[in-house]
Order: sequence, then C-alpha cells, then structure tokens
Amino acid sequence: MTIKERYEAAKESYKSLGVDTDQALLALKQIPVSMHCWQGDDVTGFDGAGALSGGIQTTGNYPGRARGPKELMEDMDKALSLIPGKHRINLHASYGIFEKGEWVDRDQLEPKHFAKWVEFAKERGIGIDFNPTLFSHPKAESATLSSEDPQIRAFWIRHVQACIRISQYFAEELNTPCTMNIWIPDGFKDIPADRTSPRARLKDSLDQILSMDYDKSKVYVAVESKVFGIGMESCTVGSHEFYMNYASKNDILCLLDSGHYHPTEVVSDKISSMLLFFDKVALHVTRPVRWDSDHVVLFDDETKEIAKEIVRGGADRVLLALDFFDASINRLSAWVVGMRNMQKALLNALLLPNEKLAALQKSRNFTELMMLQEELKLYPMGDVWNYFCELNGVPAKEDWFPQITAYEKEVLANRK
Ligand code: RNT
Ligand code: ZN
Repeated sequence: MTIKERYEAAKESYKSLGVDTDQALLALKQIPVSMHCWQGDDVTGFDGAGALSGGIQTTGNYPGRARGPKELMEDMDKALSLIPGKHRINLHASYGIFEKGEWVDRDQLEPKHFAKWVEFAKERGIGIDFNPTLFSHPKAESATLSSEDPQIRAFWIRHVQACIRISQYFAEELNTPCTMNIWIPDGFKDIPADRTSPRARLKDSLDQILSMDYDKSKVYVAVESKVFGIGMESCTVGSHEFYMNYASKNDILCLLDSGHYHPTEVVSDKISSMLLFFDKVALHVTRPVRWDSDHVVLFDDETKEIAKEIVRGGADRVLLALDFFDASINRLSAWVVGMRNMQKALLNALLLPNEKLAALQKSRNFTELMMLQEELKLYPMGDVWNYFCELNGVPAKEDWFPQITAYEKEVLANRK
C-alpha cells in the first residue's frame, strides 16, 4: 500500500469520529515552530565571550559541532530540509556575526551584526525570534539584571535594549513579529537572607529596559522564569510568580519553559489559564530529566498534552519554540527528532474529536470520556503523519535518517 492509500484508509477511520483529516493537515501546516540555533553548537555562540555558564549545561562530545556561522547555517538548513512545513529560527545574541577583526561587547551589538542571519532567513522565507544572552560572559559571573553592582546592571540593561533594536530590525526586514525572550541565570546556591532586594532590582532593570521606544506590534518581549539551575538551587530571582506578575502588569508576555517547574508541575495545565489573562503566551518546549531541563523533545505524554492545549486554545495565540541541547548524539538528528515530534504532537491534537470530548466532559460522562481518550491513542495517526511529510516534500517515517548519516560522513566528519 502506498502512503496515499494508507492515508485514505486512515481518513475513513477518523471520519467516523467526525474528524476531517484534510483540515487537520491544513491546520498543521499553518503552525510554525521556532527552531533554536543553539542545539547546533552546544550553546557556544560566536562571540567567544566565555564558556557556557548560568547553570545550564551541555553534556557529551559527539563529533561535528558547528564551529562558526557557516557551519551552523549549513546544519540548520540540512535539518530544516527534513522537517515538514515552514518554520522559524530562534537566535541568541551571542550568535552575532562580526567582520574579520571586528568584535564588540554585548551592550554594543547592532542590527548589522545580524545582517547575515536576515539574509539567511529572507532566502528561506522564514521569520527570526531572538534572545538576549545574559550568560557565558565575564559580566555574568555573579548576577546580571538583578546585580548589586550598578555598572554590571547598566551593562546588561544596555544589552537587552540593543537586543530589542535588533529584534525590531528582524521584524521589519522579515515582515513578521519577533518574539524576544529574556532569561537570566541570577540566583542563589544557598538560602538567601534577602529575596526582595534582588527581585526589586530585576524589576527596576526591566522597567528601565521597557522605557525605551520600540514597536510593540513588531517585538513581543517575553520573560522566562525558572525554578532552579545548577549553582542556583535555592532561589532564582526570576521566578514564575515574579515574571507572571511582571508580564501581566506591564503588558508583555510570559514564556513558559516546560523544563522550568517542579518535577510534577506541568506546563500543559498552565496554558489555558495564561490565555484567559494574556493575549498570547510563549513556550519553550523541552524535556526535563532529573536535574536537566533540556533533553530532546520526544513524542511523550506531556508534549502531546501541551499540543492539545495549543490546538484548543488557538494556535495563533501560542508562540511556539523549542529549547534543548544534547551534545551526546548527532546534533542535526536531535533537531529533526525534536521538531518532528512537536509537529506529531500537534497533529495528534488536531486529529482528536475535540468538541465531542469536551461535550462528554460537560455532561460529566467521565466513563465514556476516558474510554474514548484511550481508544483514540491507537488511531492511525502515523498514516496521516506520513502523508503530511509526503505532501510537504520531506521523507516520511524514518526515511530521513539516511540523509543524516550521509551528512555526518560527508560534512561533520571533516570538522576536526
Ligand atoms: C535556560 C533557559 C533558556 C536557555 C536558552 C539557551 O534554562 O531555558 O531559555 O535554555 O536561552
Ligand atoms: Zn528555555
């Protein structure tokens, strides 16, 4: 049976539930996922400002890490060619591209340092999202936007403002809003004596940053909280409560990273609440495993649950990005697996008889609701997915992997 024939059979199964698979495929194509550049080089960046710090860590030394803009772009291109649909890319400020011999510190970054990325995005017709980089830098050794040192704090304020200008440049050049997400590593290893002052300084820094003139319809500023990081086990200054309140009072966005909460707390349960109070919510989808918040996204229960909430809440209101970095496996494969899994989860959600399920809940028919939710798990989603890949001109099933193997032999193996 061909992929198309299998699809036709699957279509009939879903039809009996009242689900239109053609509609689902159209809807899936409309959902861009922002692919993070930092999986390609273990969050190293190009500015050579310092080794990875901030309580995040990549482990592993799989050969073939991208060592500069050219290699990273090549790798991202290859990965994107194996992912169905049109997506976005997500950059960090540490990925600015300098002319030979040029170097500026992070507070002096300008749009021109990102012109090559704009060129890359324009040629591929995709948008760019952005992140100031407040780690892996000598001035980030103790604290950044919450620092007790006014000069350090001013440096990082200038950096984030520079990033807002660069984000606006991306939005204007590429004709699509840029989500600019602020994450800082500030926090305390052990029990602090004063939790308020650092948070008050962070609040003031954000106020100063946002007092600049920028176009809010082009730059969506978001703030990302975290429960703990390595070396910041007892308290992070930018906690969930801090940022949720800050974002809501100042009309910016909250970004929820699915690896940044207590182990049994789930982001899937937060999205509906956020969307009742915010126009949009931003996400970093990732997979927490014990101490690490950044394993490759799998097609697992929480990813599926997040996708259901996105589909049910309105995919246009959720700014969807991935965030993981695994240096122990082929980095391109990590991207492709993570991106395709996010899309599979979205497809899974689009193929549910969502209204019917909601009606069962409304009538408190929890017996039938459970039965149906469980039976749905074995519906032939794979046949619909394979057809989606075929329609979008990328290999279905595991058939993309030989291209990774070939690329590893021909390109990655030469990076010594
Ligand atoms: C760190 C945050 C943050 C980073 C990236 C590199 O815990 O999740 O989003 O992973 O900005
Ligand atoms: Zn994140």
